Amino acid sequence: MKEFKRYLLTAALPYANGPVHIGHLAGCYLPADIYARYLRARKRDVKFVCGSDEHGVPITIRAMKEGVTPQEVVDKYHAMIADSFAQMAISFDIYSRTSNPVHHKTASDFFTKLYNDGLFEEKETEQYYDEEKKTFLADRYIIGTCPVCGNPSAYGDQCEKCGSSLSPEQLIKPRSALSDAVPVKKTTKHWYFPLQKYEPFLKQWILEEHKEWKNNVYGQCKSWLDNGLQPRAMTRDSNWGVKVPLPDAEGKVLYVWFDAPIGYISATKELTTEWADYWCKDDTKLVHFIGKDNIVFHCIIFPAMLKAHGNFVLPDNVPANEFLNIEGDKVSTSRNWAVWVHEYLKDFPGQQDVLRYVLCANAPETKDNDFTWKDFQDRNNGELVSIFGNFVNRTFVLMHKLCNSKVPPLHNDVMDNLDEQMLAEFAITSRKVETLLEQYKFREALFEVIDLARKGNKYLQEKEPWKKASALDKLTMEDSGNSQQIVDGLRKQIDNSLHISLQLTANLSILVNPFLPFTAKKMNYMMKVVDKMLDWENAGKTKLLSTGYSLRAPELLFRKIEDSEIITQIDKLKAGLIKAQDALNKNNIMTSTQAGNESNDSGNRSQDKPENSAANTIPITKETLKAEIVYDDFAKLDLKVATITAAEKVEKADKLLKLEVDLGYEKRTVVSGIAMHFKPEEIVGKQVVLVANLAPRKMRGIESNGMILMAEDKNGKLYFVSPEIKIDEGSGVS
Ligand code: B3M
Ligand code: ZN
Repeated sequence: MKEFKRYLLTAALPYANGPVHIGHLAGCYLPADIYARYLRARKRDVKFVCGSDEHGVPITIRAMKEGVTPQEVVDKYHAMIADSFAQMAISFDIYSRTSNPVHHKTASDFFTKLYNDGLFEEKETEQYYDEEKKTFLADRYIIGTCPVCGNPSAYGDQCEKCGSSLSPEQLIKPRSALSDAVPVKKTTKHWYFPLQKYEPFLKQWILEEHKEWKNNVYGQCKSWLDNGLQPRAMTRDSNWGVKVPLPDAEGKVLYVWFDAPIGYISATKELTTEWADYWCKDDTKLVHFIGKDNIVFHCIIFPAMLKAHGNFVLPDNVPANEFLNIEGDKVSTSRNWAVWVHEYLKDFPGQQDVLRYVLCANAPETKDNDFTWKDFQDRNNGELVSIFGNFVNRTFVLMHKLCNSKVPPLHNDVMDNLDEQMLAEFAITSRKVETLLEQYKFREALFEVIDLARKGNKYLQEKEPWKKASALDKLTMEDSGNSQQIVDGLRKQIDNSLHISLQLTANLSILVNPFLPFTAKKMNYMMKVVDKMLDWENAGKTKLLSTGYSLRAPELLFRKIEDSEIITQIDKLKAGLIKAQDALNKNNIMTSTQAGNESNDSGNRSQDKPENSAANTIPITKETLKAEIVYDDFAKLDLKVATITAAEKVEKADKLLKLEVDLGYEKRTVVSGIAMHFKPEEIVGKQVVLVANLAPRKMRGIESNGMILMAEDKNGKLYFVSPEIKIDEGSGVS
């Protein structure tokens, strides 16, 4: 394996168009921070850089929505985001911003170098233009009626009400978001980067030389490369961004995805005069931490830019995570379906480590995962409080009670198998955690740490030093002439079990430190040791605390989270959703997308086109009501909540999907006529309502056991009928 001298870690620059939510943390900032903390504990030379992405359409849209200037937007959210990260102890060496002059210069110089090398292709194309405001319009700036759901405020790239991907041409009555004018097409010149020329290099570098990349990352790259790359415009018509450094480029700025990744370089420049060592020397390990929607930019476009420029290292790995859903539903800032970090910090003061723990234990490392408040509570109460906190607390309480508040000695003459095994476990677990962290498997690594605490509890339970202590008390009180030998033996065994438990506590502090730094700090305070003890080289050692050393009283590391706190959070989520819905209904148009991202530019838009047009609608009237029924008719239906666990197309049946659904007490196959509306991979994990007592029926040779309830709007678009939040499978519906 290659030996690296330096580590340069980057985490995606968040758009300064809104606060950060827990999906952001789980996606890249937390894993990057764990890795950075681990490497620092290993005494590696690490620079961990990040900053706000302050350019691009997401910022200007937000400015319009809030009725302020783009500068005011970025100032507000940059401060807010930086504060959330700082409070969550995301340990960047620098948190910069792309509006900084040093960044403008770096990005501008980068562009100039490629330009001077004759790498860009100049092309004229037709783009939408607002004649009133005398400006070109990005797709997002064109608003009109959604042809799918009739939302009068759909954007030229997406309808936020029904989620359809759109193009400006599909909007009914398109208008400019700036002036209400009808957009016209106008010719404009842009500079295109010929990505296709880098295809052979990228294929060799990724597909041959980086087979070790995570499956989700490698797979996405392969599919991009297999489909063939296209030239990509690296400039835009706008007044907000890094100006294109050419004489004939008035009103043009660098494409935000050209300048933003260069932001990593600018931030490093700001951080250290030795920035070039980190960016240009071969023995630097560059790792980009990102979410899955940024894969193409970090694995294909930016590396091709770096290669074209020359002199830069390429990423050694891009361990992108998938998405974190909330209570079974995709995070959506426009629907306000998110848990905001600044709000969490207010609602759970001092409990940063709990969130760090839950987000890591449930990180979307290989697939989209779900955050639920119930799971948050269960993991806190069942793992942090009952396992980790409990072990440390018991150890300290017993040490104060039975060992004079000091680290007791270890007596080799009474060591038994359990003691030996427990001590051996320190090094075994440390190596496991280390190997997993090196492979970016943060969840599994954290699991090993908790498992070590679990073993500690088991060890204490088997050793029962408290029982030995009462036996000892009894013997001494009775003074029954028992031999000194028995008394000594008991004393020594008590000492050993507490000595080992305390050394284990010290090990736990080292191992948990990258994940839960606040907790490690508290533990070190209790043990009266300095931070140096947290050096990774100490992990696995069995003599970290000296015999006779007196320790502080235990502090509670974690507290129980009550049902009421969780209910409050769920209510808050629901209330936010209702508020956002009202705002949307009131035509409050300028809302932002999930990450406010700008990845959907024309070259890269999903090919899905809406199935229905507005002309083809189903009337919703009173006349369409069916004949009246009595309650008993309704009561015959057995409706149950189920989760879709697998979905696939039924061969030679355009409309059918074969679904596996989990009812808690059993799993079933259901064939459903929804294939024209949903992609199989989109609906896995979704909770639905199933008519569970419908007689089985064969469809295309597959037995279908039940029917899934769907709502259909006037355009014939289907929606799942789902509980508002994730609830137990098999729950009844009435
Ligand atoms: N600003 C954030 C996003 O797409 C985007 C990342 C830039 S990283 C150089 O969520
Ligand atoms: Zn729509």
